[in-house]
Amino acid sequence: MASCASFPSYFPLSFHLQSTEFPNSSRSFQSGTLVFSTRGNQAPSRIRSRTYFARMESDASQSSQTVQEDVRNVASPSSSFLSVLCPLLKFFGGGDPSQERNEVFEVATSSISSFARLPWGSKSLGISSYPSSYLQLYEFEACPFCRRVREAMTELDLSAEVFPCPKGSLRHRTMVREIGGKEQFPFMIDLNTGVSMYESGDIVKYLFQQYGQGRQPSFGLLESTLFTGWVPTLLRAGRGMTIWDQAGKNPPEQKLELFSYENNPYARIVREALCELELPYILHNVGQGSSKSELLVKLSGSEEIPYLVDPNTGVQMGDYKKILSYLFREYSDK
Ligand SMILES: N[C@@H](CCC(=O)N[C@@H](CS)C(=O)NCC(=O)O)C(=O)O
Repeated sequence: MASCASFPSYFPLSFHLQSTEFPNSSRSFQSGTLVFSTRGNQAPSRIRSRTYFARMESDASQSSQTVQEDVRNVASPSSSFLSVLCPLLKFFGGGDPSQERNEVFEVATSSISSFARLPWGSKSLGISSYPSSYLQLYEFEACPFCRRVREAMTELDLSAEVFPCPKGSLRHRTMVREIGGKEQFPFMIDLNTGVSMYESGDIVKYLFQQYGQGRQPSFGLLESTLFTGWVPTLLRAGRGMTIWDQAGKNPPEQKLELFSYENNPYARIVREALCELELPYILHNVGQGSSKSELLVKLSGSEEIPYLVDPNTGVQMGDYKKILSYLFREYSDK
């Protein structure tokens, strides 16, 4: 174990969590610069001849990036399947997400989804070494491959900057195309090591290797995606998949922060909304046994999930229904 480094110093809530070690890395970063791979198919890969330099403090959206010469847009078989499935789900799915919902139906479908994904994404395995800078995850809530990455992050007690990329995304999909070369999700960037990668299986293995003391992913996590990974996508038909047509056109100045864990049914509903609004946020995974529970209790007075902090307005709240109505009111273009 290496020496301790504090939780990211830019942590907007100004709290410092349990000290953690800086991940083993062959690369030392100069403050304010980042180097990562641009080839989508090579994962994980470190920079070789192609490089981007981006300001570490800013969003990737504000990064100055050199133009990649051969941006490729390759559709995988699963993405072709999804291009048929997604409009169908959207058609049969929940309609305007900002409208009043049937609470029983919402909670029931999300709870069955959680049941289908037990035991993954509910607790922290207590084996984590924490990165200095947040991992960056480009994903969308309904995607089963993105789900398994978030499940792994919960198990590893990792927080991440999430850049939701719903279908019809205005901002984040462009970023992924420009950085990685194609629109495929999940896409992860680790500023700490200079690695960027597609392919959920590779990402999960990488995270366990890098931040889980070199362990193998927990039993069944990878394989299970094929069996029950689709259940939440189907049961929550259309949710967390497509951008809401009245979503605000400009991102808020500061990222929202969500205390969540992957398999919490109420947090799922909030993450779906953040996705449909294409709102970038810091995802604090607080699974059972998480080192972040203490912080959550300090903030909210309880360990209840979900809990939202919006530094743009000073609003902090729990209760998924209140959060939904706040988000759709505050971040619409109406
Ligand atoms: N083998 C890939 C599959 C990823 C995949 O097919 N992702 C879908 C979403 S679930 C995708 O990127 N679709 C293209 C799109 O949404 O535009 C992985 O495990 O990451």
